[in-house]
Amino acid sequence: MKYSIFSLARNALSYHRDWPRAWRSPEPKKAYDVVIVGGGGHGLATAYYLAKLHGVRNVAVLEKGWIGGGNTGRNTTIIRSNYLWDESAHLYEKSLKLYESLSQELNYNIMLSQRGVLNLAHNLHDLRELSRRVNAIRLNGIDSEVLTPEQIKARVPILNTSPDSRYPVLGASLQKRGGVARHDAVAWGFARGADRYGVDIIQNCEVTGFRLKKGAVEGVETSRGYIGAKKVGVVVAGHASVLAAMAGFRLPIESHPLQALVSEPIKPIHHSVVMSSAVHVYVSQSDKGDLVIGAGIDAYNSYAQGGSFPVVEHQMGALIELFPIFSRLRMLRQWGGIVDVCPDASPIIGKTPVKGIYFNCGWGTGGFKATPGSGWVFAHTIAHDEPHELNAPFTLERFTSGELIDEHGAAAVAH
Ligand code: FAD
Ligand code: PYC
Repeated sequence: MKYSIFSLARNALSYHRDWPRAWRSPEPKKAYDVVIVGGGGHGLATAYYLAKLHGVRNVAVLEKGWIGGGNTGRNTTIIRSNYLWDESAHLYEKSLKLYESLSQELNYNIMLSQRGVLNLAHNLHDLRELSRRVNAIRLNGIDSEVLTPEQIKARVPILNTSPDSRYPVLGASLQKRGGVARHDAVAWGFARGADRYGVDIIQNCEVTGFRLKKGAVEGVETSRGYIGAKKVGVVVAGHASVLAAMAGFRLPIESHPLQALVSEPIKPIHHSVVMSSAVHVYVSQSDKGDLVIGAGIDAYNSYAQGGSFPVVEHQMGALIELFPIFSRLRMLRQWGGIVDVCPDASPIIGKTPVKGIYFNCGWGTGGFKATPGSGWVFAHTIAHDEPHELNAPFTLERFTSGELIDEHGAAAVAH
């Protein structure tokens, strides 16, 4: 819906009393053609593309809390498609392309800022590995380049590039089309778009079990009663193993906390995204002015959305090493999410041993960038009962066939 200047003024003067709701809040129906479990960005995008592209509109998204309250609202919003292997490169690039026109597609400003993502190299091995990656990425037609220390300094003047520093900066890879976007806007934009096509978005509705008959799904048990479903797509980020256990199978996934923090807001000073796997920190500056800072997963398995202090301590040490100018900045907030990590650091998107149940999971530390692409291929998979060629390699069976897609390097600092 387009808002004119007059409607904006009218709503402001009426204290937004008549501001239309962005999506409905319906009671669940008895049954749907498709139920999507999980109202994060991926689940909402799946519902949107199912309705828009495949004409499947009798769809419900069931969310145990509030939409976008999981990892979608907890991530540090970095978007890029600089993955090593062809399979991943094609999938993440599809997603980046969808991101590039998503504000227009949804008529909702997702605040995409393609300010460039740099990955630093601190020794000769890093530099060679980074060059190999840049070449592989370019062979897939994706923008990527190697920067010299001088070029890095010109782009990020506040970065400590002194050759005397503990981890000297010898070079960096740059994806100029990489950047950040507003995370909740992505969820809200997809939610509003899906709602307009008639999708029911049902919050405070936890799926507690599956009803199966002769190896096929019939519906889901929820905290708001039984809901019948011909097909069920499960997209629950850090809880994929929990839902798989309810359906009677196991996933090769480990769940870990991943934390992040933000500083007090300051004037615009940092205009790129900088990541370092060796020093182990990444940082960007949000449009509000706060620095958004993160590092790797906490090593232990947990479902507590927190994170331990040693990770914070280590990442702050690393931050000051690279950006001494931030040493007197105060930190404002810290939080965590639960990320499901596959042994090859690539997702699982496809069918499962139960007919009619599809899983989209294992995005680990890097699924925000994949949100539109993941929804796009998952909608295709559910609608056709067959994967799209872009997600065909990302099966559950690859863990028995051995056709792994090892992207630990692309997950970089967040691992
Ligand atoms: P979610 O948004 O978590 O949605 C899943 C939903 O399922 C949740 O809302 C949950 O409440 C719901 N759910 C769970 N169980 C049930 C149930 N039984 N019934 C009903 N609903 C249920 N990725 C990037 O690409 N770039 C980054 O910079 C980045 N930074 C990150 C930083 C942090 C601190 C974290 C935690 C993650 C980061 N990620 C990043 C990863 C990214 O956030 C996730 O991969 C992505 O958001 C997953 O989206 P989703 O929609 O699958 O999950
Ligand atoms: O996947 O780019 C990423 C990322 C950055 C921080 C966490 N994940």
